[in-house]
Amino acid sequence: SEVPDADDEGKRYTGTSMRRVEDFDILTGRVDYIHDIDLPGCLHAALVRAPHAHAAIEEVDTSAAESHPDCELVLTAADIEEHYQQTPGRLGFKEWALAHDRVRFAGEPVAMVVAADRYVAEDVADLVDVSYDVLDPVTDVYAASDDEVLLHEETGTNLADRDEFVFGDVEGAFEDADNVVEGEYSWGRISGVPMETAGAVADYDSDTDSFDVHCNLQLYTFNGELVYESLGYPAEKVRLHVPENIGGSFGTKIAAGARYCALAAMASHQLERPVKYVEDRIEYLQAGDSHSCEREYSVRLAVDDDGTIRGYDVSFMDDLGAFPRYPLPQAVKPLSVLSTSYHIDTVRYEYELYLTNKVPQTAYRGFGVQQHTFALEMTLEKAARELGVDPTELRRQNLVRPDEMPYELPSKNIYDSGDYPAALARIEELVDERERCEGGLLDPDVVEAKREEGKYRGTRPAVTLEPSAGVIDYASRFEMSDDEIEANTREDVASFPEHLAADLRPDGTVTVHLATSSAGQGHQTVVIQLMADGLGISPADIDVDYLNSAEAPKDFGAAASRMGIMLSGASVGLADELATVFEGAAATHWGCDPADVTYADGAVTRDGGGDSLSLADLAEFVDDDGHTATYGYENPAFDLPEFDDALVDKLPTYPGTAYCADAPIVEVDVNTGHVDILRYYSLHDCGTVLNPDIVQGQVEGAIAHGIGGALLEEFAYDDSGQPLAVTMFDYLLPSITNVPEMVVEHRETPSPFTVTGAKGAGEGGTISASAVIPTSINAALEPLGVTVDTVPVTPDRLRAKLRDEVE
Ligand code: SMO
Repeated sequence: SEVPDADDEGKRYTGTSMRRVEDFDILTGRVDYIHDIDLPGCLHAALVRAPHAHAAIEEVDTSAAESHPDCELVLTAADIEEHYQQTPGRLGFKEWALAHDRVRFAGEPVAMVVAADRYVAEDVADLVDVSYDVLDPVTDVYAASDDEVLLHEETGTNLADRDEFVFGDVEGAFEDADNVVEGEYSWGRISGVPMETAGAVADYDSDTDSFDVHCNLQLYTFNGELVYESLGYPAEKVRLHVPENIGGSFGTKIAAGARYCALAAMASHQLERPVKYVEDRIEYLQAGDSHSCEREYSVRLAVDDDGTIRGYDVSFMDDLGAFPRYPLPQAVKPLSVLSTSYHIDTVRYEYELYLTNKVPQTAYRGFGVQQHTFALEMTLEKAARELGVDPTELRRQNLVRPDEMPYELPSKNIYDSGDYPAALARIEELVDERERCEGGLLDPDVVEAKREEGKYRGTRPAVTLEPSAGVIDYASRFEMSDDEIEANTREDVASFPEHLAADLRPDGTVTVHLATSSAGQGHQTVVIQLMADGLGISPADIDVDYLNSAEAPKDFGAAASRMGIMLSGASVGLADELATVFEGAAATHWGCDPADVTYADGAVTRDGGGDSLSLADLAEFVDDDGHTATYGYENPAFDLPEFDDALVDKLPTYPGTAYCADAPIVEVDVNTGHVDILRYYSLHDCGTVLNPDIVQGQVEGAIAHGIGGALLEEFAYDDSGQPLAVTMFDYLLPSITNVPEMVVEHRETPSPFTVTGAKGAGEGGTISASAVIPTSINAALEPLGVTVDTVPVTPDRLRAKLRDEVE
C-alpha cells in the first residue's frame, strides 16, 4: 500500500485521520459484544428486582421457583452470605450483590435465577415470592436531610459525606465587593445510556478452582477488585476478559457491571457451567448503573462594578441515591477546575451528599465538571444582567490570560497552556460573520420577525475546561502539606499508569497488548498510528489485542479523558524501548557493541558495514517467551527534559486541560416551551490532535450528550420512589431532530506536561453544551425578563416559567 510522506518530525500517521481500524468490523456486524459471547453449555440468568423503592425484606420464598422443572439455580442474599463476601462499599456503607434485609431503590436485585435460556429464567424469576414490608421512601435531598427515615440505620444519618474547601478570604471578598449576585439552580438526574447494556459471562473451572469472566466493565483491571472481593478469590484466580469492542460506556459501566460479574461467577461456581447475564434495556433504564449528579445549588458571586470577580461561593446538595459507590462522588473532581476558565482566587466550595431511595450515582462523562461549569456560567449570566454589563465582556475580562499559563489555581491544579480569550474572540467572530449578518440565524431583522411569532433566538458563548488524565482522589490533598502533595501526586500517578506490551512475531509484525478496555474511543487506531511512526513501519504490520486482568498490570483504564494522553505517551515509550531491545538482540547476534547498531524503519543496521536485520530476521533472536518489551507509562511531567524545574515542584494534578469556546444558536418557542438548537459553534483545543476524525467524533458526540442533559434527558422519580423514565419514550435521548449542524474549529496548543502534547478529549462538549445551552436560552429570553434555572430545560418547565413570570 501507499506510504504517505513524513512530516517535519518524521511522522506519517500520527496527526492524520487514519481510518479507524475498529470500524470495518463494527459496521459490518462482525464484532462480538458481551451478549454474543457464546460458551458451550452456557446457562442464562435473570434477576428478581425490587418493585419498591424502600422496603424491608421479610421473606424470600424460592420454593415455587426451585420446583419449576427447568430451574437450574436460585441465588438469594442468604446464599451469598454463606459463600461470598460483601461487595466493598465506600465510607463504610456496604452494598451487597443481592439485597440483604432491605431494598433501597426500585429495581435493586434481590435474587438471581438461572435456567437454560433467558426466557425460561424470566418465567422462573416470576415464581420467586418476596414478601416486603414497605417503608416510607426518601426521594429528595430535603427529605433525606431531615433524617426522619434513614436508609442505613446503623449510620444514624442520610448524610453520606460533606466537605468544605475555602481558598482565600471569602467572607472579606463578599464584604468588600461592590455587588453580590445570588443564584439557586437545580440539575436533573441524567446518565450515559450506552447502546450496549452491562453484562457478564462467567465460567468457573473446578480443576483449577478459578474463573474466566467475560465482561464489558470500564476499568476492568482496576475495578476487578470489586469482583475479586465479592467472590473472596484472589485476583489471579479471576481472569476478567474484555471484548475488543464495547458498545459505549461514558462512565456508566464502571461499577454495576462488577455486580453482574460477581453474580454470574457465583452461579457458575455453584453449577460448574458457564452463566450469562446481560441487562435488558428496561432494566438499564430502571436501575442500571450509573446515574450522574442530581443537584440543588446555592451560589454567590462577589463582583465589582468594573466587572472584576472578587469571589465565588458555591454550596450544593447532591442526591447520591442509595449507596455511595466506588470510585468517588462526582462532587470532587471540579476542585481541579474550581474557577473554570476564569481567574478567581477566592473560592468556597461546599458539598453535602445525601442518600435517597434512587439508583446510586457513580460516573458519567464529565464527572461533575459540567454541573460545576453550569452553575458558574448561570451565575455570570445573572451577574451581567444585574450589573447591566455586556455578558460576553464580563466573561472575557475575567478569563485566565495566555501570559498567566501555566496557571496555578488556588486549589493547586495547573492549567497547562492555551489562549482562552483568543478562543472566545474567534467564536464571536465566527458567529458575527456567519450569523449576525444579513440572512444569518441572528440577522437582527430575522430575530425581530421571529419574535413576532413567539420564537426567541439568542446565543451566549463561553470558554469551558476539560481536565484530563488526573489522579482521582483530588480532595484528600487539601489536608496535606506541599511536600506531602508532591509525594502523593507522584505516588498516585505512578499507581495509575497505562501499560503497553509488545510481541514481535515470526513474520516481523508486531502485536501490541493493551491493558485497558475501549468503549469505542478508537484506542486501537491511535496506538497503531503512534507505534507505526515510532517503529517506522506500516500500520498494516501492527495489531492490537487485550490482556486479561490476570496478565495485565493493574492500570486505571479509560476515564477522565485520559487515554489520548496515556496511550500516546505509552506508545512513544514502547517504541523507544523496542528499538533498544532490537538493537541489543542484533548486537548480540553480531557479537558487537550495541552502540554500533541502529534501529530505524523496521531494520537494525550495523554502523559502517552493510549488515542489516529486518524485524522478521530479528524475531529469531529476541526472546520468544512472550513480551519483548513492556512500557509502564508514568506522568511524563516527571521526566520531560524540557520541563521547567519550578513547575516540576508544583506538579499538575491533571496534566491536560483541554478547553473549548462554544456558542449554540438557540430558538425558544414561548408558545410550546420547545427549544431548538439551530446551529452549534465550537472552537476546540485539546493540544496535539492525534487523529482529527476521532477528535471530531468525540467533540460531536460529547456535544450531543450535553444537548440531552440540557434539554431532554431526565431520570425522574415519583413521590413513591418509582422511576418514571423506563423506556426510550420516557427517557429522551437526543436524536437527529435535536442535534444540529455543528461548526467545529480546532486549535492545537500542546500541553507542556505530556509526551505528545495531547491534552485529552471526549468530555469537553458535554461539559460545555450543558452550560452554554441554558445560558443561551436565558440570553434569548432576555426581552421577556424570563430566566430558566433548572436543567433539563423541558417544555413543561419552560412553560411554567413563562406562565409565572410573564403571563
Ligand atoms: S465519567 Mo469517566 O468514566 O471519567
